[in-house]
Amino acid sequence: MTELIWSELDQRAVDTARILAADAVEKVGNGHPGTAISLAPLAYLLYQKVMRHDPADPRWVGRDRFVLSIGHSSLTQYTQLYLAGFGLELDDLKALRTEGSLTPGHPEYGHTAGVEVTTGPLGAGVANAVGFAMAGRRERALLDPNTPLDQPSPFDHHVYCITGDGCMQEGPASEASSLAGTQKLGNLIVIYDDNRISIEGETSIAFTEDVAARYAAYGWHVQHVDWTGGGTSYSENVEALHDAIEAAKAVTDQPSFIKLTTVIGWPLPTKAGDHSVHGAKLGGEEIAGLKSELGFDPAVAFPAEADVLAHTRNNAAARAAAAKAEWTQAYDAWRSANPAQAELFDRLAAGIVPDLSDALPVFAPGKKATRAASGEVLTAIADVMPELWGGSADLAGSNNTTMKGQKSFLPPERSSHEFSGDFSGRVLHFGIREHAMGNILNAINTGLTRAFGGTFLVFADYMRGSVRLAALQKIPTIFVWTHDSIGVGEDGPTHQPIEHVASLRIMPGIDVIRPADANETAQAWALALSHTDRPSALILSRQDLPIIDRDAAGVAPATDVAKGAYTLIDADGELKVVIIATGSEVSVALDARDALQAEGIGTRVVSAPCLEWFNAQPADYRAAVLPDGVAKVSVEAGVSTGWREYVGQTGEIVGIDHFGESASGAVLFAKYGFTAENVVAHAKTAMARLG
Ligand SMILES: Cc1ncc(C[n+]2csc(CCOP(=O)(O)OP(=O)(O)O)c2C)c(N)n1
Repeated sequence: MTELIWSELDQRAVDTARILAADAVEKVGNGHPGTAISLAPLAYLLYQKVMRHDPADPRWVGRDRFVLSIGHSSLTQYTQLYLAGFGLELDDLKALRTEGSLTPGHPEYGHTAGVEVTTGPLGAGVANAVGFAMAGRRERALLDPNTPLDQPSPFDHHVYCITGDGCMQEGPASEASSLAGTQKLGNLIVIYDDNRISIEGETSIAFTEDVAARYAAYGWHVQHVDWTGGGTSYSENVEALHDAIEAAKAVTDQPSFIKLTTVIGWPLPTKAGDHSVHGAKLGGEEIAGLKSELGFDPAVAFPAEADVLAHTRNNAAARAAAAKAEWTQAYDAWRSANPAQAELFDRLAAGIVPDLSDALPVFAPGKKATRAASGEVLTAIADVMPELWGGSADLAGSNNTTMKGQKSFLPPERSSHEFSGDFSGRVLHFGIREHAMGNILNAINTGLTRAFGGTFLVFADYMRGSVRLAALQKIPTIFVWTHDSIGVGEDGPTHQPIEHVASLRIMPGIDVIRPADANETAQAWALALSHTDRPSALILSRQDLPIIDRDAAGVAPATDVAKGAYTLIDADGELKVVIIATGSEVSVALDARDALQAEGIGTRVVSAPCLEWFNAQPADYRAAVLPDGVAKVSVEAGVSTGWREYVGQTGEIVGIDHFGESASGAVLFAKYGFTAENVVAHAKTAMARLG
């Protein structure tokens, strides 16, 4: 066990962090001072004594990961990033929560050095931490396959997560923690700030279970450090906390949970323990009292004692140098012993996606559900892209998310009759935990590997918070959502997406891709994987769809998917009407075209798998595909919202603006008008309107 050395300067630095948190909130007039004040010793312990990191190289591969799941308490992290020298200075703390600052209200990934993931939506951070721990396990297995788990590897690291009462009440944290127990993630340490206070005051009104017992039941290693002496006193026993962390590190086959019982805002003179300190400035008098109590000058805001800063920055730099020297030795040895893996590492570290064009399957005309095509694509590209892994929320057989022949990502002893694996496995089993799945995927996709996850499209709602976080952070998670319309059929309206595609399209920063057939699906995968700066949604059919014959005269190649919307087949003769369709409705549009052409009406069919990509095309391309002054009809088995933009005021929209029902998909398609006859009728209406 590492011995803890805790000097007077360390204590002074902790107290400085508390005061900076109080002053920063006071200056801007809003924010969350309370928890940052009481958790300063914990955060300082992690940043200055426990975690392996390098402030001069915040993305160092050998670093431990840190997740502040209580994102509202961003000052808990900002003050430590400042003290350790990650690039934040006093002026940044003074600019807390103001426009353009490096210290936004909640920590933001890609914005502030040292922030591994954006947090703020409570519970998501815990799920991210589980994702980081899973990523750590697989990256090690992928890159250092010859080192047994009980031997050290340069790819070993710990994931530390600070969480609170709010996160412990939220679904994704519980979902992910349950999975982490099953996964035996011994590299994960979650520290729960049990201060029993949230915004409405004491948590006794809404949250009373024994959280530690719950984590024990999940299969975690659980410890309790009580700074309140059972409610009788207050002593920040940093040594006991350090011992607990060391004990947690020694447990390698279970994730660790440390319940740390605290008083919010301690040692504020009058407001410690009061819920008002959760999210409001403290007032000058209270802050003056705090400063006096801690031996600081009450008249000085933002104290900057040179010896304190020198101590913390030198300590962090010295620890980094020592850790890095040790790590670099191991890393160099690994490189020379594993040249093929070193080459792979270099590609992954550079963020290079391999060229998939030779591996992508080409589907001959016939019939195939796009979900089935998707599964075949995944299997086909598995060897070219060893960094790719993924799975489903218990719907692998339906989502076709399993790369055939690949092992599962599991502790070997968790193998089942159907699935066996180890930590090199590439098939993920999320259980029925969509929201955790999304957050886990996001964390994985900030690292060296690429991960996807699937469920039914209708349950995208269950995970929407994580999808939004992927988009906000520009993380290239791929969401595989199958069973994409009333075509689901007999399962009925609870399982039939109606508003989902439109509601995903209105979210900024995510590409929503609904391929028309198997070959568009292959292109969709290649394009989604090639985009490393944003998430993608693959919207796939349950039912078989015709595979369009791309060799037939006048039919555009599937590679045109990259344009977002393209003329799949143009009018024979003078162009009279354009039918623009997505996914399963493209074949309906093609049938409608046949009927219209038979009547001598020149009809173009535009396949529009991704409106975001189409919208990004030059205006002249868009105008050429959807020319002004020509009648237009859209066909999509979802709400009509959004389509007016593409068909214009005189155009027609074939959509469904109500819920479905339990019947076969074919019956529902016919009943709700997704038929060639109905599209023909709407085409004629649109044409008549133009005169
Ligand atoms: C999903 C979600 N719901 C609601 C909120 C708003 N919110 C921010 S902090 C908070 C209370 C958190 O309580 P706790 O975790 O105990 O933090 P502490 O009061 O100890 O700082 C709430 C409800 C949020 N950030 N995320």
